[in-house]
Parts: sequence; structure tokens; C-alpha cells
Amino acid sequence: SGTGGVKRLDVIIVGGGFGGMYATYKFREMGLKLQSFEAGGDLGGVWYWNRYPGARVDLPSIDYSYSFSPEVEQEWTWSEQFAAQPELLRYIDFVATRLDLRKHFQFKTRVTSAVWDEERQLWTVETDRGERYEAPFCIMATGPLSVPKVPDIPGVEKFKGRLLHAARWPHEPVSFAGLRVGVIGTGSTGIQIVQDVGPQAGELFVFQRTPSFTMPMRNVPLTQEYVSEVKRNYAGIREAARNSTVGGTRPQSTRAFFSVTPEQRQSLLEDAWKQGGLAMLGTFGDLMVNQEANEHVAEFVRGKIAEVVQDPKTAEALKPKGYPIFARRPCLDSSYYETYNLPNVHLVDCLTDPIVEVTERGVRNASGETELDMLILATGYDGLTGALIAFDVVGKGGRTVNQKWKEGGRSHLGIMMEGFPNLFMTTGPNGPSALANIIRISEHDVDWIAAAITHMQKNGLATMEPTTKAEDGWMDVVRGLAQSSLINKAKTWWVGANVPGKSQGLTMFIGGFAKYRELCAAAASNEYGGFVFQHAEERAEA
Ligand code: NA7
Repeated sequence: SGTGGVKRLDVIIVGGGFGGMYATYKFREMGLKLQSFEAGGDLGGVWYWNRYPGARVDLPSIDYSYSFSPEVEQEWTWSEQFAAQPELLRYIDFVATRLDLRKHFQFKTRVTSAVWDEERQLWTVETDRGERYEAPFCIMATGPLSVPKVPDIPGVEKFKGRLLHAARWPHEPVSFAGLRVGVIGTGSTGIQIVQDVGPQAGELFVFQRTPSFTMPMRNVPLTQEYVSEVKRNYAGIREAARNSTVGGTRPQSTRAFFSVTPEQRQSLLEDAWKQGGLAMLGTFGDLMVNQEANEHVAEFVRGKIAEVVQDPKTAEALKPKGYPIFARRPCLDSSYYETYNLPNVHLVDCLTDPIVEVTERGVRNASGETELDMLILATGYDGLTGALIAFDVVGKGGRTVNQKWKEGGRSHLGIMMEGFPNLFMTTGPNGPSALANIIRISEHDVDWIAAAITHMQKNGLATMEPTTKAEDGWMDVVRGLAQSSLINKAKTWWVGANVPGKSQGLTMFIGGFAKYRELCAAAASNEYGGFVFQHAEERAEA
């Protein structure tokens, strides 16, 4: 330990989700002295906080799990194709216990600042417990979806009933029986809540602004034979995932939509709909570049909504219009549209009848007030950049991440930033974060960081930082790819549209996971050409 109660470490890790857990494991195995911090009461990140009813991963569990430990892969058995939140937490507990990770974490501890000490080539980190730590390396495993957004609707604080946010859900069971429940938000979260709470509530009122496209998940229990087969083939499954666009085993197609007859298209879409999951997205290769093709698929889904939802007015309001399908996160459901056929479930279309305010008694739209006992906010997150601008992260010359990201998140590879030596991010804002399997990305990023630190150790280097040129080059790649895609054409958290005043535009890497890995590997080759290093004795100029 250092002087004045400051604890001296090799590496500090912020966050106890999938990224922070793996970083903790990896750096411990490298023999580094470390301390990890987590604001929640235990590990799990998103899955620790999001305990709302119906919370479930929408990637296959087999893909949405760690690949770094063959022991974990063999010893853990998933029960369902798409695991529910309690099973995900059990998995996280299993991994943490098996690898003895919890002892490295301080829980219920928020990092309040991280400041680069240029003279001493160290990050100084302070926590809300008033403690100080120093380390040459700091890893921000703070996640793309960790700052819940409270909507800018006037009066939310006035509500006298029970107010719940999906991402801050209580640990004890919540009963909806006999209650008049309101849900604001119909993204992935809102959809999962509605289909679960609808049948339980006295009355359920869904306040929908932008409808989402949702497709059948068709979740199934995994049989013993299937699991055994997977366990025999994990190496191949992981290899395929690493070389895929999405970091998973979902089939991808290069077939162009208009290359086949209308009958063939229809039958391919019907097959994908029956198959469920994100099969639809893998049916054709040009859905995100060909607007007309995209509209055909959108219309196909709208047709399905009309087939299921009995009330024509409700069906019409549930049909997403005015933005391309898949430009907003596609959702997976098991009974979302069917839920609107229940007599106690009501859709409030906030596009035609906007929310004016939340009152003591409920939600008041232009047309009148809906009295509620409980109001659930499923209003999303300050995504991608939110976590690192929510506290003071101060780099060279006193510049904060907040200042650096005024015009939107920018970094080299989504992993490092010019002006912030030895600060590393996992699943940072300019990587493929929301567009590929986040566990594959987390593992990749941690491995990349570990290799960089090893490189520095071997060569007696003390600090590492991307050049402005390398960072500009990466941002050009990211923006160039985004320009040619329909993904920009919806107002979503992907483009910063959900947070007032936030810089707009897609800064995620949409080139796919395999390409991302390739570009990150290239950046590390040739002695890390796009980075500058300092030896320990080279002190920065005062
Ligand atoms: P999302 O996808 O950002 O959805 C938030 C929802 O909340 C969305 O329907 C919003 O409508 C709605 N919202 C937000 N503010 C308001 C106000 N003021 N009035 C009415 N409606 C509002 O968050 P999720 O948590 O569902 O999903 C996040 C990610 O988790 C998802 O993409 C997956 O990757 C997993 P809007 O679209 O703004 O009209």
C-alpha cells in the first residue's frame, strides 16, 4: 500500500458485469494486483439491476455465455434456449464462485472520480466510501446500458402510487393483482414487461410512443441431448461465433431480397417467422442497405400484427411506421401482441394522444387522465456514453471524458481514447457494443487490453495512448460504415436520440464482430503503430 491511506495497485477495474468479471479474472491470472468496484450489491451488471417480471436475454443462452473457461462451459447447463434473468444471475453466481471472483470486488461502491496523474503516470480513483486507490492501469467495464433514463415528463416525482423503474427493480416480489398498472415505454424492456404483467394486473395501460417491431422468440427448454451435443462442440461453436457478424451462431445470408421471386421471399419470411428468434434478420443480406427490401419485411411483420390483434384500432396503432425495421433494436416476444386481446389490457397511443404530465393519481394525456396504482418506467438508458460522463474521468491536461465526448462518443477501437493514457474501456461506444453479442465483445476487449499490457511489461513501457490520427481514422471508419446503412434512420438510443441535448448520430461500429476483431488485431500489429508509448523514466512536460 502507498502513502496517506492511498492503496497502490497494478490495475483498477470499474464494473461487475460480464466485462468486469472477466477482466478481474484475466488480470488476476496475469499476476496483477487489482481491485474491482461495483455499485450494485453483487455481480451481474444489467442482470443484477433488471429484475423486472419477464426479463430475459434475447440471444440464445449458448451464445450469451463465457467462452474463456472450458471448465465453466462443461460444468454449467442452460435450461432454456433464451434464459430468463434469474437463471442468468445463477450463471453469474456459478462463474463467480467457481473462479473465486467476489473477493476482488467492493460492492455497493461507486467510483466517483478517476484522475490521470501525469507526473506519476498513475490513475487515482476515488470512491463514494471516501477511499483512494492508485494504479497505472484503469479498466472501465461500465457497460453501454447502465445509466437508466428517467423520462422528461413533468410531474413524475408527484405520483403518489408506486413508481418503479425496470432497471432499478426491487429484490422482493411485486404483486400486480387487482392493481391498475401503467407502463411507459415499449422497447425491448417494455415489451417483456407488458406480456408478463398483462395477465396478472387488474388493468394494464401501456403508454406507447414509438411502437417497436417484435418477432416471436419461440423459446424452448433445452434437452439433455442438445446440451450434450453443444458441450462436445463448444470449441467449434465459439470459433464460428468469433468469425461471425453477430458474435453468435445465428445464420447469416448474403442473398439479396430481390434476387428471388415474390413467392420465394414470402416463404422464406414465413419460415423465419416460424423459426423465431432473429432468424428474420438473417434471411436476406441487404435489409439494412435496400430501403425497398426493408419495407417489404416491415410490411410482412405489420401483417402479422393485424392477424393477431383483434381490435383493428389497436392493431393499427401497434404497427411501427416511418422507420426501417431493424433500425431500432428488434425485439423478441412470446405473447406481446396476444396480450392486447385481453380485456384488461389497454394501449394508449401517445403519438396521437401525447402524455402531458404525471399527476399524483396517474398519467394525464391530452385526452384525459388515467388513474393508476402503479407506474412502471421502461424508458431506457443514457446508452453507450452515459456511464463515463456520469462521473469525473479526467485525462491529460485536466480534460474530462465529458468534454471530449461533447460531440458524441469518440475513441480508438472503442477501447482507448487519445488524451487518456492507460485507460481502457470494454464494449466502448465506438465498438460493435449493441449490435453483436456483448459477452463475445467483452472477452475480446479484455484479451486485447491484456495483450497490450503484456506488450508494455515486456518492453519496459509505462504508458500507452492512441494518436489523434489513429483515433480520427477509426472514427472515419465507424462513420463511413454507418452512412451506408439504414440504421441511422430511426430515433433510438443507438443514435443518441432518446436523451435531450445529446449529440446525434450513430457512432457504433456496424461492420460486424469478425471485422472488428480483425481491425483490433491489425491495430496491435507492427508494435501498435497507432499508439504512443512512454518509458517509465520519461516524465511528461509540466
Ligand atoms: P429503449 O429501447 O430505449 O426503449 C425506451 C422506451 O421508452 C421507448 O419506447 C421510448 O419511446 C419510451 N420513452 C422514453 N421516454 C418517453 C417519454 N417521455 N414518453 C413516452 N415514452 C417514452 O429501452 P429498453 O430498456 O426497452 O431497451 C434497451 C436495450 O436493452 C435494448 O435496445 C436491448 O439492447 C436491450 P420513444 O422510442 O422514445 O418514442
